[in-house]
Amino acid sequence: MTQKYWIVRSLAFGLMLGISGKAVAQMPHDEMQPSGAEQPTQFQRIDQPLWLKSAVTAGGIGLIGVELWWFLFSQSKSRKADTNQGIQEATITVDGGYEPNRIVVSVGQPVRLNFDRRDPSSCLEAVRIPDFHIAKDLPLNQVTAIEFTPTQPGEYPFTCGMNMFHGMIEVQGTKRLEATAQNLVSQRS
Ligand SMILES: [Cu+2]
Repeated sequence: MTQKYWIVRSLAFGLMLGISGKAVAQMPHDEMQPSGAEQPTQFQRIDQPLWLKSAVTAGGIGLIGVELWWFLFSQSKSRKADTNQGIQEATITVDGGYEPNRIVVSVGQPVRLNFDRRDPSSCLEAVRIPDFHIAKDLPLNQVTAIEFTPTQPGEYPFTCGMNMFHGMIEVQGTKRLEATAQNLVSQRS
């Protein structure tokens, strides 16, 4: 997803440069025209048809729109984990990022995240969930299961090995009695 985002972004940027570059290149030429009558000028004005200019401009604006939409609306895709036999399970596709990149689970129940790695880039060859002290290699074209049990509600990020791609595990619910009791014990000691 992020790779596609950058491709769209650089395309839009390139088109903007093209439009502004053309405008700048034409300006000095117009000013030079009085003296250009004496010396044969090497530059020849190429008038591009209006439809082409409009098409390029419309294309650029369209791509900027796509970029904005991408940035504002398609960044975060969340999914609630399915519960099977007491285990909350979700599959995360690893392909140019994490899809979905936000997993919603309940507190106090085991979680199993199945990372389905399809992206060969070495950037995504490992995944880390620092709050649960998890760091695991993800072999290409395989599903790697990662299991843990959240005992506190909150948001727990997961990232690639280099901390470039990010996802979030959202743990919902109230604190379990056991967890509260354990905290009380550890506070006293
Ligand atoms: Cu990375």
